[in-house]
Amino acid sequence: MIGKLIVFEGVEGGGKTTQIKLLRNWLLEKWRSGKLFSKSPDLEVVITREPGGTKVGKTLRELLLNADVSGEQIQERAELLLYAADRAQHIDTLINPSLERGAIVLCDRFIDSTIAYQGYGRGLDLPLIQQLNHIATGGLKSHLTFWLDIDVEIGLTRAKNRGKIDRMEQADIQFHQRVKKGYQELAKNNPLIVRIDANLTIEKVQQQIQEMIVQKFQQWE
Ligand code: Z5A
Repeated sequence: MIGKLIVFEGVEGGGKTTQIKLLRNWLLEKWRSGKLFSKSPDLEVVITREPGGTKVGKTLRELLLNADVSGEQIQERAELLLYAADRAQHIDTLINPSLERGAIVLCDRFIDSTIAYQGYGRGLDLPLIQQLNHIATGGLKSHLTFWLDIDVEIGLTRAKNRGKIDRMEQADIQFHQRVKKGYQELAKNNPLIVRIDANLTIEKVQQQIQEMIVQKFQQWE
């Protein structure tokens, strides 16, 4: 089986980070016990995220999410371009080399975040964003995207309870509702986006993800 890019998307506090870690452990355990990927001699699972999956990306992430770093408001088009720059660097230096080695890459956010946040959330031109995404990715698409669909208020409460809130989380509730609408529209038009009910317990969310992974890996193998 060649490398696979599996992306996790959704509004804040949907549990992406939590679910990615659980999935990695489960994948490795299944592989060790020979219950999945029977034909693979070894299994590498890479966890990464956008923004901030590379050294350059970490600096961009600070700029994007921590308003105190630059001391001035990042403008919407500049924000869009910074996310694209983070992605281009990420793909060239981390994602593509990992896929070429045959790894499974579990990525916290990818191109759909730009469509949902900068497109639906900020109201920037969707065709322009699609074009920019294409430039940043060089045409790379995810093999599977889990959309962790959660009630916006529940997600924000979870994110706030976790600690310090960042620049995006401070945006008003209508902004986050528009972002959610963006994900709904994306999922309608792309069969590779799988909706997961993220309002449930951590265990139940993980169970839905694992069931889908089993189906997909049977197809891929
Ligand atoms: N952004 C953008 O605008 N454009 C782009 O192109 C890209 C990104 C790529 C990245 O922030 C920000 O960048 C993001 C969009 C923007 N906006 N914001 N903010 P980030 O990476 O720091 O944050 P995030 O991606 O939104 O993730 P998050 O807030 O850290 O949430 P999460 O990873 O989905 O959830 P979590 O950390 O796993 O869980 C949050 C808390 O809830 C934690 O305490 C868990 O223990 C708890 N939790 C998780 N699952 C459950 C369940 N099922 N029940 C109860 N409690 C739970």
